[in-house]
Amino acid sequence: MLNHHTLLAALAAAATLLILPTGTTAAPTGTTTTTPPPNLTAASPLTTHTVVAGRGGLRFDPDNIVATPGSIIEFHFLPANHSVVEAAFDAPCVPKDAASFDSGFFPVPARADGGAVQSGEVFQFVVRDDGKPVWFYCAQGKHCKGGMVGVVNQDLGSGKLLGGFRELAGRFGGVVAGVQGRVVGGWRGENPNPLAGF
Ligand SMILES: *[C@@H]1O[C@H](CO)[C@@H](O)[C@H](O)[C@H]1NC(C)=O
Ligand SMILES: *[C@@H]1O[C@H](CO)[C@@H](O)[C@H](O)[C@H]1NC(C)=O
Ligand SMILES: [Cu+2]
Repeated sequence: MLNHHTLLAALAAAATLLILPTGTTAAPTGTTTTTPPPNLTAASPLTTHTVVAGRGGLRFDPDNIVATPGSIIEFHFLPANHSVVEAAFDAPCVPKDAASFDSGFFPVPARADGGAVQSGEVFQFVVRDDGKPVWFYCAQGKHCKGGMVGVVNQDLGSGKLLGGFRELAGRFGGVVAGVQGRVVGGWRGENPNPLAGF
């Protein structure tokens, strides 16, 4: 039970609360609405992996990608005129089949001042659900033979590894080709971040 002193103290405390500094507006009484902070954007289960063609010479960087099915592999192109085409492990430097992806060529002139530059467009393809490795190469001139190759999800247990693919490409004696020189099996579109990837 409240005794006399406690009651007085409580009244005094209540009184001080009523003395508001000038300029302070009393909070509206009655309804108190608490607006919860907006939820964080959920992490997308799909990832975009950026690969830069021509970074570090005649190379894709990175050239050994691990990606979950459904992920997007996005190629950015530095000078001079690269492409990316899907191959089979045993037959590098030529398209795997009619369904192989092919970015077409991305001619990118080097800047006169030597500054960094990349194509205003990118090429994307989606990693298939079958979990199989995806081997790829650049169909420009001697680039594939020169080792401009890469892989998504190489199978360590299969013995078919990127080093072996590059070696086979180096020994390739046929005519390097793309899929009829047009964009298939993916999308070519505006570069979302032309200043990144150097
Ligand atoms: C925010 O997250 C909570 C907890 O997961 C969920 O119950 C609520 O529906 C979400 N609100 C919106 C606007 O997504
Ligand atoms: C890019 O390379 C392809 C294939 O070699 C060639 O046909 C095309 O003319 C080249 N483009 C430019 C602008 O050099
Ligand atoms: Cu190339």
